[in-house]
Amino acid sequence: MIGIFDSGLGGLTVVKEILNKLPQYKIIYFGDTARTPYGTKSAETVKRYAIENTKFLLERGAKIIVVACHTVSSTAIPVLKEKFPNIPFFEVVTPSFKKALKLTKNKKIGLIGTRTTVESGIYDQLFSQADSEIKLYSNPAPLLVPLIEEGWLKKPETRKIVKKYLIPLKMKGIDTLILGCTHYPLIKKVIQEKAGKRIKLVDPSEEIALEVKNFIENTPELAKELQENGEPEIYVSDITPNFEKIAKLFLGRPIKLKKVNLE
Ligand code: DGN
Repeated sequence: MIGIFDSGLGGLTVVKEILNKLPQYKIIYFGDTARTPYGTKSAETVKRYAIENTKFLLERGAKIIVVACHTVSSTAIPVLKEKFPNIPFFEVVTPSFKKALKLTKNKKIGLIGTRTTVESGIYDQLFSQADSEIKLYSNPAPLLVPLIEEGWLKKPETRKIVKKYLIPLKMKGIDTLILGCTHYPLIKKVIQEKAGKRIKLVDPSEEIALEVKNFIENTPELAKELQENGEPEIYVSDITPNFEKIAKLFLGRPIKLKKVNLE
């Protein structure tokens, strides 16, 4: 099984993309809905949660781990690789960094994400190592997660807030924008509209799905081990009727959530 986890249900945007590209493999997902959001927690806490979530998926038969959460991808990958040295890990930061590097013409790149993601400095590090001429302009966009979870995808209030978050980045003349949070693909159209046609968007859910696909296709032993059809198993650490609604919004179809207790 392909194991995927996120701080909550936003990672289902990654599940959706992986299902599109790799429908022949079974997915096991864990959304830490009891402890979400991670985007406002300290890096130490996020690392501890990431280890627990990984253990849960491995115990249930996951052979590879996809970290769908940007906050975890920005802070906890070294510790996960150290704790689980034999497990292939995929995260959302590197593939979106690579895509942005390919897309930019004027070397001015924008990033929006949670505060923890932006403050982690991971993208700044990657871009400055790759090309010292690249300028990365970041803006934390913390209000977008709750708006999206409320289903306010096209409301005027959401449009206004998106516009406000993008103004400082547009003023810097960016030509590429990384959507650095699981939730943002749901309002991609609004973001594109407010960014303007000139700015190219990087959707990390698409990029990570491509990365996982390439890896599996080039690792035949793993492909054999993973081959298993069936509905994705979606586990959460807390469940409410609203979570069921949000899950449907992110996955694009109804899905049964199963509650587990990690403690
Ligand atoms: N999944 C988180 C991320 O991609 O950063 C967003 C939700 C949250 O924890 N605030």
